[in-house]
Amino acid sequence: MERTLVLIKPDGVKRNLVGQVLSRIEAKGYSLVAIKTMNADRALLAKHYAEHEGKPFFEPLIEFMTSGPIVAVIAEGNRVVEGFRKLAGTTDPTTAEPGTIRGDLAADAGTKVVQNIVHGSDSVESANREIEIFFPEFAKGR
Ligand code: IDP
Ligand code: MG
Repeated sequence: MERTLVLIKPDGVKRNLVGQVLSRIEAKGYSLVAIKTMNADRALLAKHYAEHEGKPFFEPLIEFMTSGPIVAVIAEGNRVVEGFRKLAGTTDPTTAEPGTIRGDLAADAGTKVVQNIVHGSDSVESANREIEIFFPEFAKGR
């Protein structure tokens, strides 16, 4: 069964939206394999967001992601990688479709970094890589 890594970002935790995000995942029929609240440090996030290193929003992104606790989740289900990205909606909360997590719940913060409530892995390969970073105990082959 496919797995994906979901992060509820500091804006989602601060605004008490953890329950709403989790219930959307569950309502869609996915299972919650692992959940933890944590304060991710810079090194962990730099690894997670390695593809964005050097981009203008990289530093603000790391700063935002270390600004408060996050909730890391492994969700499991048929085609969950694609399915969760669809539930999350597009990156920019201003234009994310209503009905999606970002479209319904994310506020346009007007900051250098887009604050959009959730992260979801963008492929099965990314999911495996990211699960290993956040949940080494759940990494494939262990
Ligand atoms: P995704 O989260 O929809 O996969 P990515 O392009 O992987 O989007 O970017 C990672 C995160 O970096 C986004 O969720 C958002 O928080 C932030 N971000 C992406 N692009 C921009 C941008 O152009 N300006 C500011 N922040 C951005
Ligand atoms: Mg991404």
